Amino acid sequence: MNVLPQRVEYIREGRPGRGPVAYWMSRDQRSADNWALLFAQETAIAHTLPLVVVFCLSDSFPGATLRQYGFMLRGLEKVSRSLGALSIPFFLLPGEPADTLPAFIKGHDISFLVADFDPHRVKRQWKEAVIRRTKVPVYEVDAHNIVPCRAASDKREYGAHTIRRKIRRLLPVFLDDMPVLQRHPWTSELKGDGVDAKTLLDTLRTDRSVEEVDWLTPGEDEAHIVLRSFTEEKLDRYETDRNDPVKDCQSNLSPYLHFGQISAQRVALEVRDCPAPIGAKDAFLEEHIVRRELADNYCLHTPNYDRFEAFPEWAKKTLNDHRPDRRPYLYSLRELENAETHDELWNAAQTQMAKTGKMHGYLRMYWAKKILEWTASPEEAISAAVCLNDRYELDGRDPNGYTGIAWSIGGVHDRPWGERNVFGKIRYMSYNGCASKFSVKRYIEAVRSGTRG
Ligand code: FAD
Ligand code: FO1
Repeated sequence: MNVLPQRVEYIREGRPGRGPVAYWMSRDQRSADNWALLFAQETAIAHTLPLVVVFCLSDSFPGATLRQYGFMLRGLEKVSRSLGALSIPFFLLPGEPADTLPAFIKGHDISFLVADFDPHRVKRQWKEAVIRRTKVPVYEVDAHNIVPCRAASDKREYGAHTIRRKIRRLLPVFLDDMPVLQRHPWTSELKGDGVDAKTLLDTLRTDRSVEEVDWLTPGEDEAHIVLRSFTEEKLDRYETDRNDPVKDCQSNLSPYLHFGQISAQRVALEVRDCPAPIGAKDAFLEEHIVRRELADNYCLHTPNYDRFEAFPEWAKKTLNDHRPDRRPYLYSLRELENAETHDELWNAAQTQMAKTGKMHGYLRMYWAKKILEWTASPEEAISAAVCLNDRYELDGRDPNGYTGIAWSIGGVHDRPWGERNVFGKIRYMSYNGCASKFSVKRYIEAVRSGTRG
């Protein structure tokens, strides 16, 4: 087995240590189907070296609260056990990576460091800081995308229609089966840390006002159960029902994908090979592959991905032209957060996100666009949308979110539409438009009664 070289970036030459190979796990928090881990094992076996996995636990990841740390740490507890059973010790280092990882590398005389790919601004800063403080060779492997982000395109794509053909051309190369992680043949006296999620959560300094959710169980095995129930019970209806928040036809995979508890490639293979109608499968894979990988492309090639300046020229012009427009409604961040607007549909969507940690995908567009309409400027709208999305969504703090907000508020990957107050030519969505697509009343009822929307 070898990991396709196109998945691997040799990001810094260096002087190898004599100790184990280390995979610095971050975005892809799973033992199975993890190209970065597979590459680290391949490197360790080639040099007859032990293999270790290290995770740096930062208590100040932007926007994260108890809700997200709970999902993440309960998943990591299971990962540490799976790895231990394969003679791959797992280490969890509490603190900022720049303060903890260089000492770990030095202390264990790590030979090679393998990191996973992540266009998130904070993650890029972490990686740069660690590389500055170490001397070992560093590799980066894209374990999150099917077509590696850097292989799909070397520039910011205009939209789904431009990246789709590039991805389609490369899928036959990359959408292949994935080898099984082996029990590691070379061991050392290193034993690793047992991860006790409960103790870590009890002592973690984080915002505890956003509670964990109980309707979705974190972990690799649970992710596969959710995937299986999606392909068997919902996928058939996906093409027709995915945009109806009352029909509950989404996969609910995004929290697992965000934390890397399941491989996007594994999801694509299972959907491709299951007996659902081709139209349903294509509709899902369009979102799951093209839209998701377009989001990573946008964040990789647009460092200021959550700023007004990142919007297309036509969008900045039209939004600037309409800055003086009178806003019939204006709400503060607090009023938005407490779902205290005049719009019962918007309030229900906000409540669904705050209570369950997952707003229905169709309503996320409406939700963000109304924030543009009800705040004093596009900059304030972006800030409010990012703040609430990252604070309450289980799948928040993700390139998909920054891109979804940039699409909704700033026309990224979209085109100009008919000009109107405040929006200019940014695509507009209305309550009546939603009401023509699904039963608003039943959605509001479902959220109020706490059933999954
Ligand atoms: P499904 O419909 O089952 O889709 C399966 C997978 O396809 C998703 O998990 C996701 O990885 C991918 N996908 C689906 N729709 C999109 C899309 N529009 N863009 C990119 N990938 C997509 N997604 C997040 O993961 N995190 C976020 O914080 C987030 N915030 C968003 C904010 C706004 C304003 C908008 C418009 C979209 C946002 N999205 C976000 C994208 C999308 O709404 C979610 O990925 C989707 O609703 C997740 O639920 P699911 O996995 O059940 O979806
Ligand atoms: N990644 C880490 O390597 N260490 C962390 O402590 C960490 C915390 C965290 C909290 C919430 C969250 O949504 C993500 C978090 N991540 C952490 C990053 C995550 O693994 C993803 O890489 C990015 O959020 C998306 O690109």
